Amino acid sequence: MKIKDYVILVLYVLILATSYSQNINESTIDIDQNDKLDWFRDARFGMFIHYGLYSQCEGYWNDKPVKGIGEWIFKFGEIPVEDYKGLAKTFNPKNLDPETWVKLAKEAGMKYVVITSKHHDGFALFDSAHPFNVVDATPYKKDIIEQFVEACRKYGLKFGFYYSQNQDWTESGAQGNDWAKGYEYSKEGFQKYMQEKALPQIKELLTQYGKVDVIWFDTPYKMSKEESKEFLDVAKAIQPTIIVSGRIGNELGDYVQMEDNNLPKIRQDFDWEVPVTMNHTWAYKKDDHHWKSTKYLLWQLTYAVSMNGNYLLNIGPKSDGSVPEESVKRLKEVSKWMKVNNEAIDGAKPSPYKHEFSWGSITQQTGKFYLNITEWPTSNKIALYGLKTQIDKASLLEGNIPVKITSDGAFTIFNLPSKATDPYVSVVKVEISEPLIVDEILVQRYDGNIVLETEASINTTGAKVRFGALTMFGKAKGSVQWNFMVVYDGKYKLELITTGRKRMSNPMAPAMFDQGHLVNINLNGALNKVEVVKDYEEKAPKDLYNNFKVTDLGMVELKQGMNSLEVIPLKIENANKAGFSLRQVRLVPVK
Ligand code: FHN
Repeated sequence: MKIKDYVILVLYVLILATSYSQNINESTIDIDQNDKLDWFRDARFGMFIHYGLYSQCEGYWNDKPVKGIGEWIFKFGEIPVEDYKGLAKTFNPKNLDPETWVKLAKEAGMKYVVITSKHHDGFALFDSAHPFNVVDATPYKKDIIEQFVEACRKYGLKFGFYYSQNQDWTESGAQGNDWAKGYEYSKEGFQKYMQEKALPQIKELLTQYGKVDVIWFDTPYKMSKEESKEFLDVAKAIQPTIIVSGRIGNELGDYVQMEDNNLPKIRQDFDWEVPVTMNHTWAYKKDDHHWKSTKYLLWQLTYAVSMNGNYLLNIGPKSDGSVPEESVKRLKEVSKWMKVNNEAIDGAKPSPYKHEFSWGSITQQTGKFYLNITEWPTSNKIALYGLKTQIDKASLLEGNIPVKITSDGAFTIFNLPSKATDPYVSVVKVEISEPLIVDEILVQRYDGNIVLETEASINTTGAKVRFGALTMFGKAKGSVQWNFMVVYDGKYKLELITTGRKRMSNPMAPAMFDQGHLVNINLNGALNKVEVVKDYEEKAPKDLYNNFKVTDLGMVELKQGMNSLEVIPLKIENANKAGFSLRQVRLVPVK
């Protein structure tokens, strides 16, 4: 397409889009871009639904299991395009009732639901001019998105459409199909796909169903800023109040999306959401039995809110639309928990502390804050450093059991009963009359341990911190540094915690690991060159995918007050292609 024609087409799309917007949102032309996120900030908890042609496969192609996540079977199985498209002929979920999904979400205390309207496989769950869709290509013939929208409206839930704008494995020129001849990506091919399928389908989605709350784009890798912007302009012109997910790419979204299943280690002072699976797959896979426990899911929910995020928990319905019983069981347990504890989540604000605690997390509402306890401390005490606000009253939400408050000068101590009141997360409600003010510094924990998370480091001089780790495979580069408060003088064991490298297509397989790296440790100005080897291995708390490999670096002396520690990589080993991946530095008091 010539540039001139292209510009005309874009203008045409925008004009068309603007006229649609006037029909739909007459009263919302002057939208304050921040206000439109208000409901999203309060919502905190949503449901993600991965449903499509791939749900029929259950992880199998031609009776053979295919590795990796269920909705990627097309790609991981390198299935010929026409064969995959043939799945449409057998797609006929006669008893499908999207209301069952939405009802489950509502009962679990979720406030919004996002569904895959078109995943990377290119198949649309809605009526579309493009023929590869549920109405035209399947014996089912009904628009699933329409039924889903009706159900969300009936139950008063906000809703959003997931749309894979970049990858489309049935379209030549779009991203992602690198196994079928003739489908490879090209700049021109991508433009054709964008103008003839993706943008028209976005328009269909945003005009056919009235007001839409979220448009959830995904995997924008290699998209140019102009391309992302074109999607943004079309979406916003049609629906000015729509919230656009961060994965539109090029930092053009209204909020940030964390990597799948990846919760940050420190509070993030911007709007974010994390999509999370209940096992390892998004779409249904009959052999994936790695179900996370309800306790784990509720830890994630409370923790995400404490770090200022939204938690988008996935279900992968079976081919007939029914929800796997393992998911239903967990959602019902969440629902029971929410009946008692929802005030710690609904509309809650994040923790006043930036760093995480070993026992759980803190969330707050006006005049109250909540201690969401996942790991009941053996001492039956929870202690907060630098809490400046006077406490009026504290009690466990379950059973209204009072909690006595004492102080040891540095820490405010919550004296708990001897047993957890909830099998998952016990919540202490703390009432205050003044605003909640705390000292936000990185501080030694009440149990004496000092945990320096890589993600909580400062001055990352050219060092790349991703997935909670400082990772490098070849050349040593940059450093990570922490300033931290030591409360108790004394001797500490210094440990470096690294992890191996996982293949996400098979996360249960042991991680690849490299050792023998050389790093400099700068503790309060004193440099010490050390070798990073695995002295022992331990289970990583809350990390289902990685074990911690611990390097014991011997004893150091720390004085009460602010201290500083820096890790400077000097030489990286990469024989097993795992490189160096630093997660934490730990200082454990020596009794
Ligand atoms: O590739 C997809 C994947 O299938 C799934 O839809 C997730 C959900 O966040 N998004 C992509 C990977 O990040």
